[in-house]
Amino acid sequence: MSNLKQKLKDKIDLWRPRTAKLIKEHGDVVIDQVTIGQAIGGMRGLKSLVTDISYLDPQEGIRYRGYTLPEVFEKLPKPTGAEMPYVEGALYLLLTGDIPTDKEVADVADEFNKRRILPRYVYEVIDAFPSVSHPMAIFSTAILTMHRESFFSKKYHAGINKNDYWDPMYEDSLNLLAKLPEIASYIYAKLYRDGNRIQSNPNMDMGGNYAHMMGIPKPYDDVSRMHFIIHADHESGNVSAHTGHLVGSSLSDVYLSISAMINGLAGPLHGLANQEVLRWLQDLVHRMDGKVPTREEIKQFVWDTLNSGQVIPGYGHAVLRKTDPRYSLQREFCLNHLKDDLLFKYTDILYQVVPDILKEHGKAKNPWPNVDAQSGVIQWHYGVTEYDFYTVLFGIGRSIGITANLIWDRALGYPLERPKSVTTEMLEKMAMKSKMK
Ligand code: HAX
Repeated sequence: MSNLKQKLKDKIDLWRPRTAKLIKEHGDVVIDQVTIGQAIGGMRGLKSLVTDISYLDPQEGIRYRGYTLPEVFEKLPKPTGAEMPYVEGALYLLLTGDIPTDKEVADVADEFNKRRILPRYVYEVIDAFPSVSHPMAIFSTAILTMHRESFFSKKYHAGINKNDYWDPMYEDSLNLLAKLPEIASYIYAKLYRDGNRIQSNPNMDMGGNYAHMMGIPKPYDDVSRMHFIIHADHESGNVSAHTGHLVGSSLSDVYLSISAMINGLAGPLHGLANQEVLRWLQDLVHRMDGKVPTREEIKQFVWDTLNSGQVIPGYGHAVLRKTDPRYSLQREFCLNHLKDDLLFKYTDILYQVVPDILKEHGKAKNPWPNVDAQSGVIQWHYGVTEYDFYTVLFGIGRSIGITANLIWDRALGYPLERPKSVTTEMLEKMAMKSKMK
């Protein structure tokens, strides 16, 4: 058994009694109440999911296993000469709660390299898509196609003890994660490089290998490591994480669950916002004839967007109430590496003007930028200008957190998710009753 799997097994054995005790002895303790506003309004803020892998504080932002993102970036081991840590280390941390040693992270990188070869039919499925297809549709399908490889499904049909469910989920998860950079770079080559692809290099880490397959020199390897790590997890209620958990709760395997979560990520209010930010910025560049705009010109553009009934992409959040630390980390990278980039200049002026405009507009509860306001600008700078592709990269990162959650869901025996719905008439009666009290 690999070092990571053994450590995970030990952690699972220790954790199980905590969950079992909570259900058995304290199962009826009330943790939240549901209002009509929440039932109709997308369950905002309703405490009804459990994960120990990450926690999102509205003021502070995301913590992975108790560590803030700056701490994660400081503590995780880095490949020799790299500015950013191993993506494999982030998986180790999310799965076990421990910061891995250099040796432990090298073991995971080795595991990934052993599992990275894609079945031939996946290339054929990708090739069969019309070239006008959106990369997220191809990405989701490529993952779904590999459902036939699932160990979990095979073991389940052969008859496996519930206590052991997590083990084949772990195997499926590592098998899938190791293949995602290859799938993504192949989709990119097919859609935008006339099918010219670069073979993967088994001696490289995940981020380095992805940059190599994209044919983009340093520091794009660090861009990729940073991108995959910051997008890995954002607790359980966001659309992609929740979809992954929900689909997995019916004992669907990792391929079915991750394909489904990719579809949720592909919506413009969620992951696709990174593509929308670039589309919107390009409009502005066009309007400005490529010049750096004044604050007044940018303000006008932002108001025009709002007055036409559209949202400002990359701003606002359902939980956060401050600038997203994932935005700040990327901004710091830009200040170090692309200070003179035109789009970065636009983004920075937007950061100065949009929050005040959104406050004056008076609708958004959070006027601050989220992760998507900055990520596409970095991709564009390094030559990935086909912005339809950006959410695929978000999907690679997010798969790390969701597979970690799916493995723990199985380990702790989380059941089928099945909340109860009510009718509008029932809500009206409840509202009347409450008014008469
Ligand atoms: N621009 C304009 N209006 C906005 C806005 C924005 N950036 N953010 C929120 N609002 C509006 C909402 O549309 C809503 O309007 P209505 O009352 O007319 O429906 C109102 O403000 C209240 O919304 P909220 O409670 O502040 O925000 P929600 O929890 O409903 O939605 C969203 C959160 C992220 C979907 C929202 O802020 C948004 O649409 N932002 C732009 C798209 C975006 O950047 N999405 C990515 C978010 C991060 C993420 O998940 N990445 O994957």
